[in-house]
Amino acid sequence: MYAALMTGLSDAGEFDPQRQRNINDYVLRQGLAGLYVGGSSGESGLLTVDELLAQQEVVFAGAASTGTRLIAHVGMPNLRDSIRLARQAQKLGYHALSALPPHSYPFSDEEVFGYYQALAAATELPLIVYEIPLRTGRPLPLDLLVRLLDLGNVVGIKFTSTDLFKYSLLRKRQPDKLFYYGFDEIYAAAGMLGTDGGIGTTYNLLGRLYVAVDQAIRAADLERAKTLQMVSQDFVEVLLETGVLPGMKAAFRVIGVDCGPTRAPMAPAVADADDRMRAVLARPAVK
Ligand code: NAY
Repeated sequence: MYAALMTGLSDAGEFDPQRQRNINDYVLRQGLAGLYVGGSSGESGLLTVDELLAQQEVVFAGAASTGTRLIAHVGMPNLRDSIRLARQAQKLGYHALSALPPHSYPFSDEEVFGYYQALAAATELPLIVYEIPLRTGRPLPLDLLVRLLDLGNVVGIKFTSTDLFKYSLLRKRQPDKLFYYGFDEIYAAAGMLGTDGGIGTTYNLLGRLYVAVDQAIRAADLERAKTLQMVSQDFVEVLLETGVLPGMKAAFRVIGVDCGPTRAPMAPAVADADDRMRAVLARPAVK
């Protein structure tokens, strides 16, 4: 189970290495297998490549000696930036890469395929494809996903879509690949169909909860999995009111982790995000 790591920013919205370390220190105590660095939860779509390179270094320096697995997300709208991020991740000692499909323009299936082919060949690191229609604007066709998972160095997929039928079909067609599920609030539902793990935003705060959900599924204790998943759902329900990342940062403030704001234009959807987070975190089940 991996936290899709958040990014520490200064009050003025600059990448802030100390605030990044504050976040890392908290997340590293959650008992998770690793960190997914520079993904959607890290506001990567709002950061510059230089900031993402700096973040890779800061996170590696703090986590390398802890035995934590590190996946660098390097998916940028253009291949050159993605390769630059991938090569630095390899040089630093990251364990794997992951990438959103090229986005910002309506790229064809062949352009998407060409992007992953070149990225997979650019380093020796294992690569995890990323299906997230919410960010890219379109689901990738099943046949394209099957072909992508056949590429050399591609070891699996982070599947962040509610289309669980497509998820099962893909697992059936690619039984030897790794499947990480990306919607925290329905992780147990995907777990019923078989996962190798999860990667999510709310794991930053509630990592132990998701480790327990995963263990319950693996132990076929469905009642326990359901009960624990409901705790996640209660939290995510409030998060959707506040805005996911602004709400997560509000939650971190509430528990005393100084992480800064989200980068403009991303902003809380409500004026009382901190209060709403304080209230949900005070409920006995959410710890
Ligand atoms: C990442 O950083 O790439 C992700 O965290 C993706 C997974 C998240 N999905 C989105 C669309 O942001 O963790 C989920 C999501 O925040 C959570 O399930 C709440 O909906």
